Amino acid sequence: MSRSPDYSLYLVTDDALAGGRSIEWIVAEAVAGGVTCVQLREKHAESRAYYERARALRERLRPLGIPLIINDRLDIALAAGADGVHLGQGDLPCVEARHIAGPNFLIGISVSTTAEAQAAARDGADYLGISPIFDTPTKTDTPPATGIDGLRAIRAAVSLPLVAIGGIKAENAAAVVRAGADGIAVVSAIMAVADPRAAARALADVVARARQQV
Ligand code: TZP
Ligand code: MG
Repeated sequence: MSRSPDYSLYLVTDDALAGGRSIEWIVAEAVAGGVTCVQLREKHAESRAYYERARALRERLRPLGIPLIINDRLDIALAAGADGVHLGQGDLPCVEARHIAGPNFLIGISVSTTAEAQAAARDGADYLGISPIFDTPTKTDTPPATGIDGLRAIRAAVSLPLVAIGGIKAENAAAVVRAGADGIAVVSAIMAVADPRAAARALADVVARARQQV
């Protein structure tokens, strides 16, 4: 992917919230509703299963022009032909990932402070996940929430695309975009609802409207 992807509505998968429905089906519905980027996030799968799921999603998403990013595992991202990898502060360092993956592979880094954001920018990240913006039951082993003010401070400190994650719903998404996020990333607001297509459509609509106010 040579130009910057559209991060406006970024779906992060979570099998545990899918209620027995397939990830592939939820992703397809969400993309039909307006999701612009997908991160496959498998916390318990064995490597082979992670790889096979990544491959299957890649086959589905590539013809639609939707980037696929793999959480934590650069090896799986590269082997599956994904567009990028998303790394946290405890994962492989960004510099090493860039060294292995080369210049044309997307690397997203989770940050929660301006110092981490500036370091990731120096280290060659393509985008930053501001994480978490709000406390969320979906992931509790996080640094303290940045809040809208923390997001604003990071926006002022770096020029990379910013994707906000953590507790984002249709009700608070506009404030996040107005504070400078290029996109919102959600798990439960799409993965855990009965109609992922409608949920994605509603979120995409909020983001598009909020953009006009920035
Ligand atoms: N990273 C930081 S918060 C989070 C992740 C993966 C979970 C966000 O989930 P939700 O349900 O959108 O609050
Ligand atoms: Mg990680």
